[in-house]
Amino acid sequence: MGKRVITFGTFDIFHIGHVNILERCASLGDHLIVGISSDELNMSKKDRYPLYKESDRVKIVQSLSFVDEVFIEHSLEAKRKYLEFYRADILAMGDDWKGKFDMFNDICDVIYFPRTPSVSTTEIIEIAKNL
Ligand code: C2G
Repeated sequence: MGKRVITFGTFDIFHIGHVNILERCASLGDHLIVGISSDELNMSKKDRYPLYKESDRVKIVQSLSFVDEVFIEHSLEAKRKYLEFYRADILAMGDDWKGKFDMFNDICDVIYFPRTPSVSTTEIIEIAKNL
């Protein structure tokens, strides 16, 4: 049976690193589900609101041909519940999260992909500030 893959992220100021990881996640199975951090979750996680609001970030990610399903992630603590609810066979994340989700190995495979070098939302904000 086709594998269900899940990944999580904020995907603020959507860039090539985001496309690359989502494409890699999609290549692991037949159904890609993406949990997108809510504006409030991002505030609690990174101490700032994303530049793009959650409804826009959802719309952007949903528009990718290899993304099948999108939902808003409201709490980092609910990760196991999301994995169960969406019946994920594989959890895939960028390697900035390496080791952080290994505890879910009991219910799904956990995979970390290398990040795309030299691009990040934080860096884009810094560059834009200094223009
Ligand atoms: N990413 C990447 N290469 C980059 C930048 C980001 O591969 N140059 C990946 C990250 O590793 C992550 C995904 O893109 O897997 C989304 O990145 P962020 O939006 O920064 O996600 P983050 O805020 O880290 O949220 O529950 C986990 C968190 O919600 C992850």
